[in-house]
Amino acid sequence: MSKKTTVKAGAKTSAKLAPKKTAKSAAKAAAKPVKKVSTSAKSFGGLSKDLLLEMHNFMVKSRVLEERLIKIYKAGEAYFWIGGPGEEAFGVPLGMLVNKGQGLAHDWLHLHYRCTPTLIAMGMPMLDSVRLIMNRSTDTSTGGRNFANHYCFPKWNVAPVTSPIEVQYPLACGTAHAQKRHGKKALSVVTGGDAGTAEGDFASALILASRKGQELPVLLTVQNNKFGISTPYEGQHGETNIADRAKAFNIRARVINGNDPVEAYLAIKEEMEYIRKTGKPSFIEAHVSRLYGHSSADGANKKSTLLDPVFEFQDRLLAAGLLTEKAVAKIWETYEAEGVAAQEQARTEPVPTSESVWENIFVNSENADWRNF
Ligand SMILES: Cc1ncc(C[n+]2csc(CCOP(=O)(O)OP(=O)(O)O)c2C)c(N)n1
Repeated sequence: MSKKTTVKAGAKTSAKLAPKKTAKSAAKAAAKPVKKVSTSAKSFGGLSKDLLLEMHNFMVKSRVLEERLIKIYKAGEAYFWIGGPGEEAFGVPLGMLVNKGQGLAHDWLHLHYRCTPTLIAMGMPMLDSVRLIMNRSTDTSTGGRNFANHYCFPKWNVAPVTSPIEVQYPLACGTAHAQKRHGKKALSVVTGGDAGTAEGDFASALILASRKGQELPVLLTVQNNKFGISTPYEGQHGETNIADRAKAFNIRARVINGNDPVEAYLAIKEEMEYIRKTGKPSFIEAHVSRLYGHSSADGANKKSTLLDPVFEFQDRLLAAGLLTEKAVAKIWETYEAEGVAAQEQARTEPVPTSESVWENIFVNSENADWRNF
């Protein structure tokens, strides 16, 4: 992992909602002079300026949204928060590289509850996320009936995010199997945490993905933030790297600094190309920061000792002259305003009715009503 930084967040967490003030102070904080870091063209891996700025833009948008969600929770307007601040440098490139669409000719995504950066990069409006955390019936993912960041977007092959951890891994092998038969070079992507790799579902996925002659086009990823709720990574793993377990199944595997969006972009691109070309699986273990702790259950406060990938990347772009402080301030301010507007709109919208509990389940099947079991 690269060096730690203590650069402060642009949009600070606050329990109080003061839309105009918040937008202004976020912009002011973001415009503060930043510590210059040494950089060179090499440190951007040959990526174009436009691409780098787009990545930065999505990373900021995702961070502002997550900090908005935390404020909504702390203001008592939501019951629970869990999400992905600190995982932007991996999640954003992933979302940008996906072959987005519906059906087997497009990529399938089996994400976990820290996937906001990926969906922001795919084009999710902030309002979709705010409606979900505020449990509004207008939430298109779940009709206001699931936790924060538990999305579902059929139009983009985004399978429902589940609360039981790691079940998404074998499911990803299922869609990859269907894609392989379809033969259109689409792949399935799965994300999940390090602690969850102790689950049998993870081990099953390694087997399913790698059977000789039946290998699957699946990108297996683990976001290693070194914690499972309150259990530290150290002491829980006999293996040196989680990626080493994939190697035992002859799955091509690598460990990357998931806090560097350039490294992440290049690695994901390369592995996706390999999968599309060979039809075989690949594995990426990305080291990331769990910047606001596990969830609202442990306070959802920013950990100043951890590397902040958004600010580190922003500093690099500023130091290289690819961004100006004025432009940075404008970006933070714009997204802060979008987040506040989304919250204000969601407040005016209804919550689900008791009758709607029977909607979106196995309608008209024997499983539709548990009272008939
Ligand atoms: C099957 C299952 N077991 C336990 C839990 C409780 N639980 C929720 S999140 C979590 C920690 C997961 O840690 P990790 O996989 O490292 O992902 P992170 O949250 O750190 O991103 C646990 C144990 C659960 N949701 N599902």
